[in-house]
Amino acid sequence: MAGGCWLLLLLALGRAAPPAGMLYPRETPSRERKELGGLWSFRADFSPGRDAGFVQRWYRQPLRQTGPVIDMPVPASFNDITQDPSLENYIGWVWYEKEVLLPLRWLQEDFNTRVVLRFGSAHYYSIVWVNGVQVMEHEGGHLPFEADISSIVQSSPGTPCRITVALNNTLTPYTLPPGTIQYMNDKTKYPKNYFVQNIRFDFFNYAGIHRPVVLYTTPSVYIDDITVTTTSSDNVAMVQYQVSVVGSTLYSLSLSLRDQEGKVVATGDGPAGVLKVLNPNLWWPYLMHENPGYRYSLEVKMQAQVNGALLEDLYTLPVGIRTVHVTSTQFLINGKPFYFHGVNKHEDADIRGKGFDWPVVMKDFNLLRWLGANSFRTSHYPYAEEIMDLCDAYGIVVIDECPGVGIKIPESFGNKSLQHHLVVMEELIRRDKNRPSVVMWSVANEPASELPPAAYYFKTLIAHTKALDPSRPVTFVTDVNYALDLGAPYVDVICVNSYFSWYHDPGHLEVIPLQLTTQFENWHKTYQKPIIQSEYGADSIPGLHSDPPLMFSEEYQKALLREYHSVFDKKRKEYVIGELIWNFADFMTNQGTTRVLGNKKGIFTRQRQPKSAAFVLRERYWKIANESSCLPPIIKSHTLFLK
Ligand code: BDP
Repeated sequence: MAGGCWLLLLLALGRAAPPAGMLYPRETPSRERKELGGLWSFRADFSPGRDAGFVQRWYRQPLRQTGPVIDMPVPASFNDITQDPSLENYIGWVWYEKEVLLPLRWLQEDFNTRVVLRFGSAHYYSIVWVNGVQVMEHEGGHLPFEADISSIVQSSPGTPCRITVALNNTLTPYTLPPGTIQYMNDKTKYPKNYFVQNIRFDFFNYAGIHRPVVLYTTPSVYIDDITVTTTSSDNVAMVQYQVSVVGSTLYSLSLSLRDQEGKVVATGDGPAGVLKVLNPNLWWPYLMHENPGYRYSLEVKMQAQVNGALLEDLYTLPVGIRTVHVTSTQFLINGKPFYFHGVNKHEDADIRGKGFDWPVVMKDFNLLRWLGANSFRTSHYPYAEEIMDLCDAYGIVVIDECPGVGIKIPESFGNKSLQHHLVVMEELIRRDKNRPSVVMWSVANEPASELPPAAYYFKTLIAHTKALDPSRPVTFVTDVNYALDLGAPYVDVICVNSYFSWYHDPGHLEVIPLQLTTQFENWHKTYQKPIIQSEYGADSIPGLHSDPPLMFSEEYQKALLREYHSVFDKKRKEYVIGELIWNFADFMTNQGTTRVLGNKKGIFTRQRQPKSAAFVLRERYWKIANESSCLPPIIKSHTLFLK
């Protein structure tokens, strides 16, 4: 690779602060939506500098005219779609293109319709052109980005609109997650210009357009953002709202809050206010109430006069009324103690990689129901908005984690990284702030929080997160010793990962009770904060059996879980407020001597079939749900989940 100029190009690209709103693109009487999923044209830039696409300006004409293209499904990772190993492990710029015809009514040049192009996510760095004109750039692989493309598409009605995307999956010390490019210069060992992408996190760096791409419309004066927070006490709830409108300062706003029967329970007007709801139906987690996930509909109506015409924009936001509080020993939802019995997940499946896929999503939610899980952490990056919508609807409680994973080298704790991390938290909170399922933000997973710069880094990052959203607790997930961790003083809940008798004392299940008890006691004595065991687990190869249990057998995975559970059962009477298994399902990783076609710590296989450990966890989770629930025994009422 000549001088790594493609890497320099990536590093030099600027990054704009996020614009104000990022409402999910919903169809309403004033907004239309067109899905751009399906087959896109695709080419990976294999030129020595990976920069041919920019030198030859591939975005200026149809991609097929500048070289060969293949069909690539969207959404999907590109890595596992072909038989080409060089695409599987490709690093650098790839190009996507789609031509779309837009309805003529979107293209009237009366300037009253706004056409927006929106990507649910694309990994990692994106540059987007429409008809050869650059419309946006975005850094970060797991959050949405969009641009107003009205002026470009309205200037040539009737001709197809050509969307070109250049996407780069290279990770640097300053990206989130970070990575490094290593050039192998020993000519006796490696071919010329040989390099590898190093990462310090344990999942495959899948890349591509991973989530839905849509075009949607709004009127030219439009509701740009809505922020809702809720409080409740003594049969009265207060829904505080703020609405921002873009396009004019002369507008009126009216709001109605409807219950699930369609009855209006409160009304308001103006850009900010409080809606008072008597005898509210609270949003409850799954298995904590017979009607979990209750959401009202907040209908927001904006009217504006523009050049003599009345413009109206309507947007309906689902609103769950619930409160979250943390004490030194408890996590309270609506004033009641909540115990996280859940999982860590990945967005990961055969063939599609990290591409959004409804069948996989629904299968996963059905498995969560089967398991009796009430929560998950979005390890190790924000998940698709469609998944988050289902968590809101089903009452699955979420610890919403940003892509701060693999932050290990001192360079990744510098100001450049911190500034980017702050922006990522802004984007995440802007996207998920109104979600009742999100009860806590996680700003990182297993950073090297013992390094001196970590203290300032986490103090600043957590303060910024709390300033953006004072209504939710903030954490990060640590695997550093309690006495050395420099970020822990700033979190609300201690989230700790440990792999006793796996990475430490492998094969020695008998050390777990003592080591785990000591771990909990040290953390609680030091910080007097509640603790979640945010990861624990063991790899198992399905079908591999051994009694007495040996590592990698299904029996060992079960036995390890049971040892952990006996300590959890003692400590959850005190200050342990949750347990999240690592991992829900097996998932793909980089190749390595400790990985057999990926990480096998799933209690389900990558194809979502249960290993023996899944039954252990299922029995336990339903038992805990029945103990702590005020409901009549619900162990058989799995249908609660389905509405
Ligand atoms: C933890 C990481 C997680 C890994 C897991 C493992 O947080 O991402 O997959 O270890 O090694 O340290 O299985």
